[in-house]
Amino acid sequence: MTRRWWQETTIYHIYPRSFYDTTGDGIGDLPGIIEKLPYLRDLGVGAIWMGPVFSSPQVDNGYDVSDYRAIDPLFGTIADMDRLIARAEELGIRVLLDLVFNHSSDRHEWFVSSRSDRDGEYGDYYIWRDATADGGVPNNWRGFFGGSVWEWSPEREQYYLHLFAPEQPDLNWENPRVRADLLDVANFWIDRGVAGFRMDVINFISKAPWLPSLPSLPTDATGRPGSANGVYIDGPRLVEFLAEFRAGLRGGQDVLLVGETPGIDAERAAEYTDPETGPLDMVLLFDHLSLDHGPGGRWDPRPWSRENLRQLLSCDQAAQARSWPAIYLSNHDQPRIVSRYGNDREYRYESATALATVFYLQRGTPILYQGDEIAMRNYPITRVEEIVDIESRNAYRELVEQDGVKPQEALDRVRRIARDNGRTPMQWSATPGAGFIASGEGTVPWYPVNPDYREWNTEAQNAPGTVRWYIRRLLSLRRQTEALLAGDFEVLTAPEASPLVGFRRRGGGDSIVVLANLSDDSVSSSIDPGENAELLIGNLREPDSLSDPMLRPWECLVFRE
Ligand code: TEU
Repeated sequence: MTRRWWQETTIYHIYPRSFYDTTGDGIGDLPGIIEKLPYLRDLGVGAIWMGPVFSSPQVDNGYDVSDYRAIDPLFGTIADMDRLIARAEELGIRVLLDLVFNHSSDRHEWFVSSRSDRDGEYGDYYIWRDATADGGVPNNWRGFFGGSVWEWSPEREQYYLHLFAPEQPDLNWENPRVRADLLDVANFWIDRGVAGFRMDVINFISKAPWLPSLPSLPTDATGRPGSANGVYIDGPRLVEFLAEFRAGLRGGQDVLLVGETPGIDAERAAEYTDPETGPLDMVLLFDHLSLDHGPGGRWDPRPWSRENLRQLLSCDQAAQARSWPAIYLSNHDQPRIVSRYGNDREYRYESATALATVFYLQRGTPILYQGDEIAMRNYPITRVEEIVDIESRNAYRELVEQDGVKPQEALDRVRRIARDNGRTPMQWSATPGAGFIASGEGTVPWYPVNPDYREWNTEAQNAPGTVRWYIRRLLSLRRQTEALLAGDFEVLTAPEASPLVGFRRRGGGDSIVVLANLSDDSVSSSIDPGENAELLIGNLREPDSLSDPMLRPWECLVFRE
């Protein structure tokens, strides 16, 4: 089978608000992205996915869109977007946008009209229901940002459904006109030159029409009580809606569709992305980011096990052997990976590079989140006021007010997982403010810069022995090695308690082993590379000592057998 463009490249995920501010208002912008394109080229990136930059009241940092065809003035203009796409193309970088199509903002003109006129043109664009006989909400669903998913509209005298904030009403995909309008939006951007899309919570768009209450079961993979699968996660018409969308896209099969799909497993993912019948090209799974969830879900963290990671790698890769996985370590909804699964104190370089090696060399397309190439770490949140994200603020409030957790403990639980951790300004240099704001004496960034920026920034991380240097080599190795690009994947087994995680990639007549010690202790490996083995990359190892079986803390190595 011929390879698709996205199988050979690395996608870099930009959180525009925190990337680079050229206007001096404390918020990153499109001209800032344009200016940094050469930096991304140098890193070896072939595509960027930008978080939403469309008009938005910013209740959920742009995931509440009020006009899908306009750029929010915070980020620039449509002319800036056109320039960005053109400049990126010159540098061989494709541009992916973030389509937030499960819901819009409550300020979108469709919703304003839907709310005021139930019989009008947009009356059926959202999911409206009457109150129950006793005036209650239509069902027991709980929203991702806390509380009921139902909000009463005094104007229309009905409830509307919102899986996220009340300012993010869910669109009614059952209505063919909604589907046609959303497709038009996607085609509008394709006509302007974008290469594809990341589709926000795309497996939530189809709801079982009778909207049944959920049984209260133990917490499921998404951290929600009761399983919503088949109800609003992976609902009855999902594949049909996506197939229709795909068929109507201009640009055909060359347009990349990456679905964000919380709460589904790799088997289901393989169906969505089946090369012949699947409507999507890749999906973003979440199980690897749930390894540290306790029985209470996200806000109940526990240590993670390497054995679980080995099992997960093997299941996920095997299930998707016919299709194509997206490989990522973190995003704007997660704490920083080096703080979470690595050791961001004694072994920051080692653990950041070892995790990158174990993930980005799997079969699939790496999606690197901004800042991970310089091992950015969690923000040292010490006060409730430093939690600004809507999800984390609500979680804190629910823990204290509803679950009776003491404020200090609630803060402790939330700050480790808070989305704010992954959203601090990018650290470009050692100058005050980390060079995030190009000009604008005295301007403060929208979220404080992590105080460690003097040492941890893109300029300092540009010499041998630094994270950025290593990641650049790692991505280049992947690009140039057939077995790593397209070879098959086999997990190497290890005793249950072992911190070693490894796998073999075979293809193009080549056999390559990736091995990492994901722990703070030295450990001996039973894998003998053999006499003819060749070291391709390692974060600590010298080529002539490949046969030494001891792996130092967080050491990783990749060798050709
Ligand atoms: O996130 C989807 C989602 O399920 C989130 O609840 C995410 O998993 C959560 O923060 C982790 O608990 C997407 C976007 O990535 C996120 O930024 C948006 O807030 C959300 O959709 C609503 O659009």
